[in-house]
Parts: sequence; C-alpha cells; structure tokens
Amino acid sequence: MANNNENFEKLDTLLVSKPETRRPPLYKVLLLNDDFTPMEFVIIVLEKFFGLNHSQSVEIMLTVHKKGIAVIGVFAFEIAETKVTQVMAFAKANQHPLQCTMEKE
Ligand code: TYC
Repeated sequence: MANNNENFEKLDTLLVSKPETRRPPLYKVLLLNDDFTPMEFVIIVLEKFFGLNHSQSVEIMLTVHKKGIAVIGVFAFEIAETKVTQVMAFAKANQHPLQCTMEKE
C-alpha cells in the first residue's frame, strides 16, 4: 500500500483544509454630475463604454443628474481602470467636464 501519510494528506486537503476560493477585489465605477455636460453626451458614454441600452442609459444618466453620483458598473481593477480612462479621454476630447472615478467595493 502507498505511503499512509500521503493518503492522510490528500484526505486533509479534501475534507479539512479551507478551499481556496479567493476572488479578485471588485471596483465600482462612479459617474459624477456636473452642470455643463449635455444629457445626450452622458447617454452616449453609457451606451458606448458600458454596453447599456438606450433606456438603461437614460435612467442612469437621470439618477446621476438628480442624486449627484451613481455606480454605473462593478469590475475587476484593470477593467474598471480602462473604463475610467476611456470615459475621461472621451469627455476631454469633446470638451465636457464629465468626471468618472472608481473605488474599491
Ligand atoms: N447635469 C447635466 C445637465 O443638466 C447632465 C449630466 C448628467 C451631467 C449626468 C453629468 O454624469 C452626468 N446637462
């Protein structure tokens, strides 16, 4: 019979050890209201970079407009960072002061 100790180690892995289920941390991407960015531009941003349909985009844009801020998606770090960079570059290229940030969930 194979080494008993080896079998106990396998049993320990299966029945006693805590399974390794760590997932990477998630980050909220937030959109901020301002007085100058046109509503239609914000809707385009939500459709273009967040894959939202038109009615979802209108709803989220209005939430930001009324409440000042809203979470527009939750992603792994690098994806959140890419979305923020894309939104900020697109806003700047169109000379709108729209702000997009991220924070750990
Ligand atoms: N408050 C802007 C306006 O009245 C619209 C707006 C909505 C701007 C959401 C930014 O993240 C924003 N034109």
